[in-house]
Amino acid sequence: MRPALWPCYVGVVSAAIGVSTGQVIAAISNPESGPVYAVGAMTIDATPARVKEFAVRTAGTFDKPLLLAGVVVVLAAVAAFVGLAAARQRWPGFVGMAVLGGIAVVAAVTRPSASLVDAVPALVSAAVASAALLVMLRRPGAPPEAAQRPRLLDRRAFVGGVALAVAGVAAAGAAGTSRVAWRAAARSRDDVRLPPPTRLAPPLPEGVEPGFVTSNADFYRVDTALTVPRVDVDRWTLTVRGMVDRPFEISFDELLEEPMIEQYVTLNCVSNEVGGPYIGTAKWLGVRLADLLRRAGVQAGADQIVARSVDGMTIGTPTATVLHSGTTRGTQPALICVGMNDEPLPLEHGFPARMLTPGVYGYAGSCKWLTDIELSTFGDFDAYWVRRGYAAQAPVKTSSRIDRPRPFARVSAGRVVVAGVGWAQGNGISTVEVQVDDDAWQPATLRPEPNLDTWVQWTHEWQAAPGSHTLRVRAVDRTGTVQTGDRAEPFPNGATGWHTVAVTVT
Ligand SMILES: Nc1nc2c(c(=O)[nH]1)N[C@H]1C(S)=C(S)[C@@H](COP(=O)(O)O)O[C@H]1N2
Ligand SMILES: [Mo]
Repeated sequence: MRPALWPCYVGVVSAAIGVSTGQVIAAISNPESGPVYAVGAMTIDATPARVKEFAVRTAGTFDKPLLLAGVVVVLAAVAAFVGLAAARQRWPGFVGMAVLGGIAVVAAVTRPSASLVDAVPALVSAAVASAALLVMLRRPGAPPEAAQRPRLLDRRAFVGGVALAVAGVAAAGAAGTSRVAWRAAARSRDDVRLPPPTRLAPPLPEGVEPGFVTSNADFYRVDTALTVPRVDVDRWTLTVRGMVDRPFEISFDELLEEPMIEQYVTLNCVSNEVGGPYIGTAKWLGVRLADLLRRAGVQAGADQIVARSVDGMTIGTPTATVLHSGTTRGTQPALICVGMNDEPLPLEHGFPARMLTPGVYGYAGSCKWLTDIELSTFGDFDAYWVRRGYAAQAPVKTSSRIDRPRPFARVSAGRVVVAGVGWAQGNGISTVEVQVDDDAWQPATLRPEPNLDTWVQWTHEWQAAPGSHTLRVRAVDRTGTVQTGDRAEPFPNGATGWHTVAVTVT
């Protein structure tokens, strides 16, 4: 290693000591105020929607760890420069650490649920990093030990600093994964006893196959939250306000006393590509949102319900969709959900309460970690994803997916069962059709559908001849509309096209 580069290492080690100190403090006070998390979260909000889409699609659930790694790499690079700048004179180093700390302070205090104390971890980080820099770099003016080469480094202090940095990063990692504060919410989730439903979901009809209900563990997760919001149920309230005659606030215990509806509903994400995984079906338990709206007295013209989460997400849903949901046979009402598959909502899926609007993509109907409902208009307010170019109104498009065989599978010639799901929320599915190569479309066999807002399972028996084949699927809804084969990407209001799978028959 070139001695001239030593100050770079000192910069990186100082930053590591400082940042890990801040992360440990944040793990105890508020994980979202940790410098790395806060800068990451600010980056997410500033990232253009198309890039975010790309990140979700290519990195899946790894998008967040990747982002955090990116923040760390950039920080390390800048810290190396700061170290170099501080080699001869100390003040550029302090200025550099102060600028880095300042960015983290701004990121932490501008989080939607932030308070001023959230600046503390970043401030401590900057102070500790500056001190470490000072200790490890050799005091200017001190006589060089070996006359031939100027020393830039206090070697002993540097070795100590490296040890401290390693210990700090390990401590920050441990504090982050044990999530001291996160556990507190998990405890309050364990304490929740869900009331029995006032209206039970009808049992799943006979013939519905395993896999119809997605387990909580397997249910896709899509959100902008770098750290899962933790909510203390005892302090949680839901407010209904805005263009209403009688605004009110309700506690979690009061919410649980309302009539509880249980229903199977499919939820999906606008960023799901044709054939993609961001869709699932669960048995939800919750309070009919329309009842709460009626209690508040929605004023004329309030065509948008703006839901806000504890982490500042805004989701706008047409008032009419919510009021009409569940009023025609087979459709299910929009709910304020507290339960998912016979459990309190998992933390990742919005504990203690979330909205769920059947037939509307999640970003426009299903706010997690819900705390506030404001009646407004589409003219007056653009929700989070609408500001980023997505459609303000986003009914789920009729679609279908082949789950078996998997793409590029090798199957043996003869009878092959092709299977999957199709959905046309609100209308229901009348037929699912399968096409092999350029043959005629064949009707698949449908499993029974519990209601019009869930997906439907289908199977199709195929007499497979050896060679390469292409399988295609399309759904037809009960109004007779055939799922379009025109390809559209998820942005700005949902993907279209026929899911196509290539297989080899041997
Ligand atoms: N607070 C909050 N709610 C949110 C989101 C979010 O980022 N923050 N994402 C929405 C999107 S885009 C979808 S598709 C659904 C996903 O819900 P799930 O993670 O429970 O599957 O939540 C919606 N609700
Ligand atoms: Mo979504």
